[in-house]
Amino acid sequence: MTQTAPHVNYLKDYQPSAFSIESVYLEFELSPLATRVTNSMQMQRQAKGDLRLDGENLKLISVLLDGEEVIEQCQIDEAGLTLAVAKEKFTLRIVTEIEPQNNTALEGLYRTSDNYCTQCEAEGFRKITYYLDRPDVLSVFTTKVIADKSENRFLLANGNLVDSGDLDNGKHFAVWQDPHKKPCYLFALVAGNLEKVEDTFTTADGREVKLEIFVEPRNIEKCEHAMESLKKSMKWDEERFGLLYDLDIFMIVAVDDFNMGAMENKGLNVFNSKFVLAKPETATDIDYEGIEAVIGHEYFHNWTGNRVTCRDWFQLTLKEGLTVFRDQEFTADMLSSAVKRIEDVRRLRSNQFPEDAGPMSHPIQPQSYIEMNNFYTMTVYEKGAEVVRLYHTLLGETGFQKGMQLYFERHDGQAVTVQDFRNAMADANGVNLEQMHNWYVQSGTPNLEVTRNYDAVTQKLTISCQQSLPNSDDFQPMLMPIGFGLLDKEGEPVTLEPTFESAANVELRSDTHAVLKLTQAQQSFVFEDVPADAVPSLLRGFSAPVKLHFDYSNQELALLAAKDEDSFVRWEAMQTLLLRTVQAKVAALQSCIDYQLPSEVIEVARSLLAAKEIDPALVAMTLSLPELGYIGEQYEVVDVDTIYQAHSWLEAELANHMQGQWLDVYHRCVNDAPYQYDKAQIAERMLKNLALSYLGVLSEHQSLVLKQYQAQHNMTDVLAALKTMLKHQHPRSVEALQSFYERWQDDNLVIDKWFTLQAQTQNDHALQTTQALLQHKDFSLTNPNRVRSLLGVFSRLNLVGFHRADGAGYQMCAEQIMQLDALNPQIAARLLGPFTHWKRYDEKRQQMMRNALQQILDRKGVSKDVYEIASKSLA
Ligand code: B3K
Ligand code: ZN
Repeated sequence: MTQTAPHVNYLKDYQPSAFSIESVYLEFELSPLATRVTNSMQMQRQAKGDLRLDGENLKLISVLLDGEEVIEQCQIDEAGLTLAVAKEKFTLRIVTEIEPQNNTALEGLYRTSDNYCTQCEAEGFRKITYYLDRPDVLSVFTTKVIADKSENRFLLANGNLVDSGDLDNGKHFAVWQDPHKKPCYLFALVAGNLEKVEDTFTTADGREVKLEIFVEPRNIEKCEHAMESLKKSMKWDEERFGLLYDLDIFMIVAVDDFNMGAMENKGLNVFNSKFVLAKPETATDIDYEGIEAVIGHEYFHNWTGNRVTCRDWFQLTLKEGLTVFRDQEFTADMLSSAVKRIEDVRRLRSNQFPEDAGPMSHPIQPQSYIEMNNFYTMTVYEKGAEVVRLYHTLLGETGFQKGMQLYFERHDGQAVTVQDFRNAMADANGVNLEQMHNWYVQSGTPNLEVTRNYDAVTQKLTISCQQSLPNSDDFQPMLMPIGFGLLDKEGEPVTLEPTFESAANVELRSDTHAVLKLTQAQQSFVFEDVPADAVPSLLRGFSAPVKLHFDYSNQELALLAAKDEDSFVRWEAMQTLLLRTVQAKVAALQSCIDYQLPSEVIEVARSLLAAKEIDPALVAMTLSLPELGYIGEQYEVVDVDTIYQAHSWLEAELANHMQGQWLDVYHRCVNDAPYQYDKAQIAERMLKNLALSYLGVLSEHQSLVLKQYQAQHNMTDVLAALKTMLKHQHPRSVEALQSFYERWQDDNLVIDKWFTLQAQTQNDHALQTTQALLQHKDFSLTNPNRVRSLLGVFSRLNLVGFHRADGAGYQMCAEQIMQLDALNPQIAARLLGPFTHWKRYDEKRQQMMRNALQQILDRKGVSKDVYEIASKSLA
């Protein structure tokens, strides 16, 4: 907690550590209010200077330097301990005491449902003991855990179990040894009365690995999907990347109180239970997919993150961007690469683009931070993954894998930088990738303006590209691969023939598909033998994370939506048509004029819905309306109420005009087979539930919606029905919500959904509903999932409620954030997100949002997490 401006860390100040830790032996005597931690480090001097160890909120008991008490010589302050040591090589043994029971920040060692659990990344280890808490200090860890046996059946830490046994006074112990050197952010300890499910995996080189998932006993029936996902991840990483697991055991623990999704601690991953527990009655398709993806992600970190780690936290995207790219590819290979790509683009645009355009905008390699936890962002993760994808697009799968291989050959067991990664990619392929640097150091979403010029006499088409960054005085052009094709006016693909001059920058991937390599701020690509009225298909596969501007006519968009060979472009064309329609309606509403739905929108929507050869999941995504947040992004000043009105209007128009077709599709997709998490069933449910959401607009289909709810077939269908009922004030919605609560009141994850459903429903009493839920006996500020379900959802998704004209939505959230900041700064800082975009609203709202931020910033004892975001937003 801080009153004065807190310390800022800069990348330019990086210095290697003056000491190394060759090995560390940790002993924990667990107790809720006084856990004793004994930490013996074999240390060695690397450079001149005093020994400075990080440590926060620790009660120091003793410090032995080679057996001699030196506590009196230590200088202690609120961030650590300094000791002048003359020796080159020595053992430092430090004893401290901590209070896991009172740790509501959920960082360091804390309690969750009567169990012990740790979270150390980014800088939580310093809340456990004094240490060199930085990712470039790698050490071999041995951990002894001692605890009451009746309350802690399992005692877990990283690595392999090497000893265990009973002690006096009802206690027992376990000793774990991790042979791999690691930074302390990958340390983990878990203890408690859990239950486990077990399985095994045989690696490609024939070793048998024990797999164990630990959960609270009541959840033991919900682990099957997680275990399957783990085995699939292990196999996929062997097959696609040639990477094998490296310990005898891999453990996953699911806990209810967790600040984020999961954590890749070596051999002992700790997970938010949301990303482990599932059965068809309680989890949706999205939950199932999330579990598979997050289990994959954490497992993949074993190589990209753990075996090769980051030199400093400014390199975070080295492990996160790369591991997100890997988990995206995993999901694509397990389900559908086209669907996955669109899902990821949607997420990027709705969440990362606004971040890039707001006051917290930072490059994927930030240059400074106050609180590192604030930089686990969509930019570092998702834009970082897009940048890794650029290497993949440029080098192809084979070239990319060669680069990965060289990366591991060079850096296994090291803490490295994004430059090291780029060098490996370049050297393995004998190419120069230095220009990629510009993606790492510039913030903001690039604009890509494309124009065409057709010469009917020579039949040459010139595609001119111009790239730029908003608000950048010193813009450095980036290396951008642009997926490209041409359609003739019937929608047939055109054979691509670049001119001799252009050929060097046009890489043909097939006769009709190319990658244009844009390296300059302005550059043209010329094609020959192009028929008149050919339509360019641009940025295929969303080949670069940019905003594309091109003056398509509605007819051209309709053609691309129906005919392009690239599913991303088809989706994008339809979304652009829908977006234009909403925008036109917004303009009409604002100037009180009439506006009719353009006929091509209906025509193309009808033909897409009728196209039986297209994957139903793609049809569903193509005909889903653009998200409100994304629509808002298109405006300098967001007129929340009008956008919502226009959005609802378009939904109703599509419902009305296509009623018969929606009904047909609905009935075609209804399937009584038992729930399965497979591509075909997921796609069918997606399309069916989209149809239901349109039909739900029309009062004559109320019984259909109710019937789906009452059938209680699986959570995907139940939730889709309930959401539609709430949105359109179905006469039975209150009763349904009540029955849902009664059935699931003992299942935290389902009750989170119950909170979310209500928090996201946009209507005149949205605020009152949310306020009432804050008083509900099941609401608690100490459980991050619950906070996200209610306050996170309300402020991010309930635009009408949060942005109420009287400011009451802002005020309620500000009050909750201030209370939360005293308990859990990380989560409080996350909740500030929607406030940071104040510049996008009208003056009155701007003032109210700024006032709320100021009030939060002025709170006595404001955390540095919240300080950083609130102050940067107001600056
Ligand atoms: N590495 C962790 C995130 C840690 C967040 C610290 N505030 C999970 C992940 O990205 O896999
Ligand atoms: Zn990660």
